[in-house]
Amino acid sequence: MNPPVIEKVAQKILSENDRIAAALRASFLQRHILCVNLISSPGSGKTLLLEKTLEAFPKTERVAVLTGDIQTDNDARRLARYGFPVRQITTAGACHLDARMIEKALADWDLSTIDTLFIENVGNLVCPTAYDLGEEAKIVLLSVTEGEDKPLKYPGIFFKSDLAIFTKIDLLPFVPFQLDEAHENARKIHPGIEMIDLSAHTGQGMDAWTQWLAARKAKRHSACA
Ligand SMILES: Nc1nc2c(ncn2[C@@H]2O[C@H](COP(=O)(O)OP(=O)(O)O)[C@@H](O)[C@H]2O)c(=O)[nH]1
Ligand SMILES: [Mg+2]
Repeated sequence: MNPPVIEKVAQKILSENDRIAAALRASFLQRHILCVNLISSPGSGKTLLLEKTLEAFPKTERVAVLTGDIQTDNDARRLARYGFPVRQITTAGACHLDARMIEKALADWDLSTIDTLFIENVGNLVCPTAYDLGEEAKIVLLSVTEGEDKPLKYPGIFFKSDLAIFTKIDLLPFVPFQLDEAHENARKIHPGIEMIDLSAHTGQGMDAWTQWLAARKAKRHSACA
């Protein structure tokens, strides 16, 4: 295919994605569901953060998780241990989730039983950026082992995310990562971005994360009232 044809096909795929994402967003809004889309490189700590989040929730919490991976259902098995509905989406090679995959994964779930839907995207800082999944917010995670320059190298995802979570801060004594510089770089790309420094291992920053979720849920309810 020549470049203009490839461009046209790509646009068609994205506009189809946007149509489905808009329908998902309307459905989440109607049911007061807070849906967040977690995006990071492989290994930055998305699944462990979700595990600790689910572990801390009371069992009455109406929360569910969709977790995407190229292969394996390892993450779904890790997350299913906490007693909440979890479904793995295996993309068979695709480097991102798309709205149709979300629509399909939710098709036989009763959405009226869910207040918060976490989506763990495929580990990648580039491809998931372009795909709207109908989420209320994208959240980017960057671990302290990845380098403080990454917001500048991957500006798209920092620009589109409402929240940046700097993970694995328990490792700060062992790595030459300048947290202030990472914050500054994220702000250069997205001045209004909210930021949380967190260790899922020690629990530092988990309160700020659960408060962020609670505030977004409250905002959602007042917007729908
Ligand atoms: N030291 C440390 N390791 C972490 C932390 N969060 C995740 N990890 C480890 O990093 C690895 C990848 O974590 P995982 O949650 O699977 O990352 P994902 O690929 O983004 O879902 C695992 O070995 C985790 O135990 C953290 O806060 N501190
Ligand atoms: Mg994972």
